[in-house]
Amino acid sequence: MIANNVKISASIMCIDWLNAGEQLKVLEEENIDYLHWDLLDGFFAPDYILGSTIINQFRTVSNIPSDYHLMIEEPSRLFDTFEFSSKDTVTIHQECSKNLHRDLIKLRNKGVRVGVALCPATPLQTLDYIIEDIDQIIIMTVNPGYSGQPLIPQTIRKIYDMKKIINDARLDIMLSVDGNVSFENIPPMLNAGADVLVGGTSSLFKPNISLKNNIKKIKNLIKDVKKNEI
Ligand code: S6P
Ligand code: MG
Repeated sequence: MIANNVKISASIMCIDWLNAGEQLKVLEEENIDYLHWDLLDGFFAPDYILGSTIINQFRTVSNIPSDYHLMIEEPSRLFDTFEFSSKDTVTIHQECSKNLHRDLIKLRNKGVRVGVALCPATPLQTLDYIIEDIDQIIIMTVNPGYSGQPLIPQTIRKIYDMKKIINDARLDIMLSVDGNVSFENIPPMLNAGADVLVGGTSSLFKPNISLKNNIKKIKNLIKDVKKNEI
């Protein structure tokens, strides 16, 4: 069943940096649900883009809750660097923590919603004994690191399988999808069970079309998929 209230999380690393202030205003006006902050360590995930200085500055002028995606080895090293609020979600990678459960408790104690992300090759079973402790799962549909990558096709089946596990256990977990969430891929992702769409260069921030129009297109796609649900 397709989620009644599909959320949109704006991947800020894909914003038009020369017009970031204006784009942020549009995200506010259009009631985008989350600002998605990708943190890369140049090791687990290549490249460097965002850090606390930039993120905290954006946060002083926006009321949109944050969706932190830490693609960082031993992420607990950075838990004290950010100014989290209770509406924020902080997601760490299963592959990055030496002790995932301990890191999730540390995060929970900071008063945020907590999440775990899985790279395309990581099995769902790695969540078996911590699934009760999390509020969000991010299924990576590309490898962590860069925007503009093609979808890894078998991850659609993975979204479906994850949703089934969540539903069968009657857990209250938001299922987020991240990577090439394009206009073409949104319908299969929603049909497979995604609750949160992380929008980057292939939809929300698609260049040469206005941000407003891209948002409209995503919202219409969500409506159409819901309408055509069997
Ligand atoms: C990738 C990162 C993502 C990207 C987003 C890009 O490492 O976690 O959040 O920013 O997936 O979107 P797109 O549409 O360019 O693939
Ligand atoms: Mg991300």
